[in-house]
Amino acid sequence: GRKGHRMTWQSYHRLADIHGYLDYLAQTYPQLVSLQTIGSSVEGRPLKVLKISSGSPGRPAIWIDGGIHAREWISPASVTYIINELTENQEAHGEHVKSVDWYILPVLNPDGYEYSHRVDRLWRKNRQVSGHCAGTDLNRNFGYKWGGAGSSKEPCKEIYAGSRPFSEPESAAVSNFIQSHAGSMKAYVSFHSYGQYILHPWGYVRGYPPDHADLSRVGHKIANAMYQAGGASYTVGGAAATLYPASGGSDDWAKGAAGIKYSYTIELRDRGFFGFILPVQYILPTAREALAAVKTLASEITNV
Ligand code: ING
Ligand code: ZN
Repeated sequence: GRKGHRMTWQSYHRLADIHGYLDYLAQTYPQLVSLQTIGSSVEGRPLKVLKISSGSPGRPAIWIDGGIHAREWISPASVTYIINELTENQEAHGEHVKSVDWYILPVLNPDGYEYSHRVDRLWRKNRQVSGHCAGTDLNRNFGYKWGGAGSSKEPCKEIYAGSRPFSEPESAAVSNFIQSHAGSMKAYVSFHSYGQYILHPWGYVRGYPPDHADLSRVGHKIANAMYQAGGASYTVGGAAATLYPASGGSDDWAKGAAGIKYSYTIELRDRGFFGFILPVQYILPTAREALAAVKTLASEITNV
């Protein structure tokens, strides 16, 4: 089309549109944007990470992922909106946004995402085949306190943790990439839906890391910014204490194993009326909230 890509925030897009949009940005803004394939999914789809960086190396970095769970379509929609604002509308977002290196993976589970479009709208897991069932829950497959409470060893269950920590190429690729940038990565954010929660570790147990006061303080700052941006209220708390215990989650791994101080899972809209099937008119207000969340983190880690 005229713009060089097919992405909008008026509908939910297939993977080809999302990846085409990332390719377009890398071509259009070569000074600002670069695109790296950090691995492949079970079915061979690329895991594409967009880096947005306007400066020299050595800056603090923020990791953002979306689409760990296939059916949570508002997550890739919101993450691509964040990308759009940080590239095509960067002037609107202040110095702290430019002082950060952003690493953004909009669709961490591309096989599941496509399956949820083509076959089963409520599919959650990846598409790994294990015996007579398919799918590992990628948010139970990370290698910190793997296999504990709130996960399952049964391949047919929605919370199947996989055969071992990082048995899945999608979670392994994210782990390897983040580990290779461990020194600079100051914040980790994973967007899910639904429920309107800002969750911080721990998920594996109803307890908190030693610097819980910082995670909570910044979590409440994020909640305030999201409310100002889009009008929805978000509840802040530890994942297990607030929602339910879940072991092998990505944010626990980012905090407990990768040593990233500010690690959050944000459950976007809504609170359950539409649930995973969030109508398209809510994409923009929800995406504005997601953008406000990561801008708050950027200003926190750069002290601007
Ligand atoms: N919820 C998350 C899940 O993976 C969660 C909740 C977040 C658990 C962080 C553990 C850690 O079950 C959704 N909607 O996926
Ligand atoms: Zn989820």
